[in-house]
Amino acid sequence: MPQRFPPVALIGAPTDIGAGHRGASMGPEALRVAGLAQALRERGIDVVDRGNLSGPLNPWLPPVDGYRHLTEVTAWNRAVMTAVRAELGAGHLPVLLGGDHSLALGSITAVAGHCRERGRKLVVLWFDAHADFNTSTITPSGNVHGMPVACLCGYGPRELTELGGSSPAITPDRIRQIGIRSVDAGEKRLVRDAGLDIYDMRYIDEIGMRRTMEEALEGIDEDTHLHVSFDVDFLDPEIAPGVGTTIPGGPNYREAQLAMEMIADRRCLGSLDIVELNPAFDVRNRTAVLTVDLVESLFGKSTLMRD
Ligand code: HAR
Ligand code: MN
Ligand code: MN
Ligand code: MN
Repeated sequence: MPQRFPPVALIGAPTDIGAGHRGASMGPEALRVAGLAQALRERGIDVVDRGNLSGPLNPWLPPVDGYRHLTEVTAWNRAVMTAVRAELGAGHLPVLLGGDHSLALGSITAVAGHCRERGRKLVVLWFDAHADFNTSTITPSGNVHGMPVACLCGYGPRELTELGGSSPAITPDRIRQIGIRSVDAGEKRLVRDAGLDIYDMRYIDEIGMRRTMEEALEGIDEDTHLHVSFDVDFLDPEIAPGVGTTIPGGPNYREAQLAMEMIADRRCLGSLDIVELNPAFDVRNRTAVLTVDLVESLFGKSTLMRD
């Protein structure tokens, strides 16, 4: 049996406030144009599009004390956290349409709070070319989209680490990262110290996507709230050029599909971020169309054929 999904709520967060290139602010609209809502409805899922959140414009300033736009990033994440929390409280499955990956802070903080209240086990699968585990002292850019995982685990400014209360949203053992192939020097050390569970491209090359996903999904069952944070730059840039920070050597079309299909088989998807899609770098919206295709698989498209 495929997973029965609660109503899905699409939440647009049109901002590139944490990024190093402009344009991720156009992500939500590109996903709508690529037919995200219709694709899910065709799968028999109720979809409500909440439209876009609003927040400060991107002032495009240099970093201050190791962060670019910390005040604005915080404002956007508060809006995201509130919106995601409301959907979870109503029993809906929130889908955050980014926007850059700094927004996962707000969304995962809300999800972690929800799981704590309900006594549910949380697992975050973080699909990305990057570990996003920088801090103000080691970041090469000051861009907060390179920091959300660190902030979620308590390494970062209080504005962001205490978004949902005085203790960090998650512990590093809650998160599993897949597709990683670009980690900065200082970041590498911190990732190792924190003990992050990383399935990098070398690992995927060696053991294949199937065994990688089996390992990444270990211990996940129908009582788990699974949050998928999907950074579109996870994909190989040959098939997904529409991102600000392309890193060659990512998963191909079938590997990415298989990863999504294997998640669908577990029937425990509880929330999703789709981030870093940047239409300014895309070609005829093909990266958005591909992303919608992958999201269909995540919501069980091929499971039907195997029942
Ligand atoms: N690691 C680099 C930095 O911190 C680049 C981070 C890019 N991040 C994203 N999200 N695109 O994964 O500046
Ligand atoms: Mn990312
Ligand atoms: Mn990335
Ligand atoms: Mn739940």
